[in-house]
Amino acid sequence: MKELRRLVFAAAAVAASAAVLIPACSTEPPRPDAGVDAGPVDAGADAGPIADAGADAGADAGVDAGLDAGADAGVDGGVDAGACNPGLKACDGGCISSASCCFSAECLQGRTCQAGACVLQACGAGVNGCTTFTDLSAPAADRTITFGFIGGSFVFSPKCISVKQGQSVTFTGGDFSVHPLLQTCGPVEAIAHTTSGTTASFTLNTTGDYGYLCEVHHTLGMSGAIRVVP
Ligand SMILES: [Cu+2]
Repeated sequence: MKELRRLVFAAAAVAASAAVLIPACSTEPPRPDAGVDAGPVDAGADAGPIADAGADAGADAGVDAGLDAGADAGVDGGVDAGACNPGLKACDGGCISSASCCFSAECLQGRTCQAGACVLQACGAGVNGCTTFTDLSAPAADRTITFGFIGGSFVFSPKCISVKQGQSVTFTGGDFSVHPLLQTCGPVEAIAHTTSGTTASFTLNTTGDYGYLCEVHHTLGMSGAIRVVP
């Protein structure tokens, strides 16, 4: 009897404690909340901004690079070129006459662009292979240079001549449209760039060596030189 009573008391105690605990558990709200907080909702929300940052970076890079590059290239180039009045052209940030040069590449062979003008360079020694010259300085000498495809070669003949200051030389016998004549060095521009016709004469008033060539066949040896002596 004593034993039974003890058991009942123990059971009652357990029930009592359970009665205390169970209500406490069933009414405790933090458990579901804790689950929500630790769950994928927060993680998802946190991961969201990462995707946004990616989108922002992409948009910034694309838009900025595109606009900046396009605007700079287009506007600067356009303004510089378009800012020059008719008859002028852009050069080194300013405007110069369209008839002037800006780069040596705009000049004919043998010339460099200096202060807007193509300036002929002096001839070096032995220009176009001429180290000795046929003397045609006598008053009665025939100062004619025949040019063209002659005897199986592209030539100026004679190739190397010397004349007196003030004398004239005549290029003849060929077609300048096939063999464009260009002076490529000398003290002054004396042999005009000739691209049509069959005969042309030039008076040489300044002493010095003059080099010239056929623009088409000069690599095949079609070139020559004139030495003008006092
Ligand atoms: Cu030629």
